Amino acid sequence: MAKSNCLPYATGLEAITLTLYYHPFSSYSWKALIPLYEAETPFTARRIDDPQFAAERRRRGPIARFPVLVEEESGLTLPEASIIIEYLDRHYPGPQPMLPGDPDLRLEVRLLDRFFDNYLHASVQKIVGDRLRDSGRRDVQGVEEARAMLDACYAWLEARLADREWAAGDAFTLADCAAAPALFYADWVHPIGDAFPSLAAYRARRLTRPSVKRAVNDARPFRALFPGGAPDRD
Ligand SMILES: N[C@@H](CCC(=O)N[C@@H](CS)C(=O)NCC(=O)O)C(=O)O
Repeated sequence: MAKSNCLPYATGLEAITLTLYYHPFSSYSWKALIPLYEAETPFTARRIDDPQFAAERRRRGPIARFPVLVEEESGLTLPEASIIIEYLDRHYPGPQPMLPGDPDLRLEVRLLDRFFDNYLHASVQKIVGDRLRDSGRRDVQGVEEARAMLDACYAWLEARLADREWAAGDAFTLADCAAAPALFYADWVHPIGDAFPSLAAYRARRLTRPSVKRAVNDARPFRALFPGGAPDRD
């Protein structure tokens, strides 16, 4: 099979059956890319800023969100990054399970995954989304509430992460896939600051992980597009 620059980990030895509709600058796309990179799973990458792939993605589901993973042979179409990760973990496992076998640890991983998505990531999206609104239609109160939510999240995580290398303990899991993009952009829109040293250290540690580094680096060319401007760091 010929290699192409849209096949990030094609080995040339096996048929590639997975397609990911994504954008390199999209935080939830990172969440799905990181476990693919961790496991070195071959996949076809389709950027939704290509109108043809955007239309294909739309045909595959009514909710205009990404990432979306498609298993080409079966036609199985999966939105929702957490579900994509669970599916990859079951059918295309890497050396490091994203969902641990131990039920209690798995519960902690899933709790953190929900926490990062529902409270942290959602608040970042609220703040960024507001910057894209017309000036007369800004939601000042909603943004204030999102910032208060981020402060509450930072405090909760500071205590939770104090003695952990990764989000749920010693191993890199789904919780870290969720944390990586959420915390990366959270710090851009609402800096973590000196009050939360364990959280800041955890964020920095994550950025050294090769799978995360790769997602961050691939997104670099798009930084000028960040609403409100990207800081000159990371
Ligand atoms: N719950 C979804 C959220 C996906 C999401 O919000 N993706 C953003 C990109 S990071 C998106 O599709 N934005 C497009 C839009 O809002 O129109 C998941 O977990 O995958």
